[in-house]
Amino acid sequence: MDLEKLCNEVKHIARTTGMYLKNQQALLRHNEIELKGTRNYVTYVDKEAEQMLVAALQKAFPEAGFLTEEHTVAFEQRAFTWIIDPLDGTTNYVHGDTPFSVSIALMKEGEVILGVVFDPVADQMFSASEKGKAFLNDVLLQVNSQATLENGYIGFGIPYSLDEKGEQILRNAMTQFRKCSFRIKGSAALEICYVAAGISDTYFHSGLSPWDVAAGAFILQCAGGKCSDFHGGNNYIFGKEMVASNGAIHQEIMDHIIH
Ligand code: 2AM
Ligand code: CA
Repeated sequence: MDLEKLCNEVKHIARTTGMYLKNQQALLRHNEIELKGTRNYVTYVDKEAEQMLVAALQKAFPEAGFLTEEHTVAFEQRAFTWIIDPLDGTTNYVHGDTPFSVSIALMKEGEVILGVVFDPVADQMFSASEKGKAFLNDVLLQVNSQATLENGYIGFGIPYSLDEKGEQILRNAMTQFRKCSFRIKGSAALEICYVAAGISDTYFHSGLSPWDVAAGAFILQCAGGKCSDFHGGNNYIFGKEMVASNGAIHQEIMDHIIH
């Protein structure tokens, strides 16, 4: 299997779908926006984009099944699975804001082996298909070396259903407000890639789904970073909770914010 060749095809597919998202954003009307839950939006654009992705990825690699955010195709247990989010950052999207992205991962027997995340507005294509090599467009990525919360640049997200544990984590973060800069950008897939690119030191969020994190987490690991669940374990793709970091600051985030 030529993963590099497949990755190039996937980047092309992500670009085509991303340009569709970008072009549709200005045309989206208020009555075309639905709510899946409080603060949780979906539009016909999410669904159309997902169908475009499924058709193109099926053609590129027919052996793989799908796990998708909008469930336009049923999940089937297979050795290979595409895990896709056609539009990550839908809340930004429906408000005419950025960033938003297309996120595509290929999993083989439980391990991600390829990841692509594309931001069509910033024209940023994050990708990886080989351990140790992650790219932003054609530039090789590396995480930064920020090792402490002091002067940290930290991304996070607020879960749609904010439970007591989530509130505690936000309170813990608040106690660090004097020390570091926090950002909520609104696209988990991209925010994990920002850690891979050395822009942010870390990103944490609970309530996430596999399609939000699978591609970004692989790209981050290929750039030398680290992912864990809130207990420090490896259940961050299906476990709904993730801490992504440059590695150097990971323990301090776990000790001071996630505990
Ligand atoms: P979405 O745009 O596809 O809904 C915003 O906090 C980021 O987290 C987005 O990437 C959003 O994905 C994702 N997200 C997914 N599930 C979430 C949840 N339960 N609560 C908040 N954000 C969620
Ligand atoms: Ca998403």
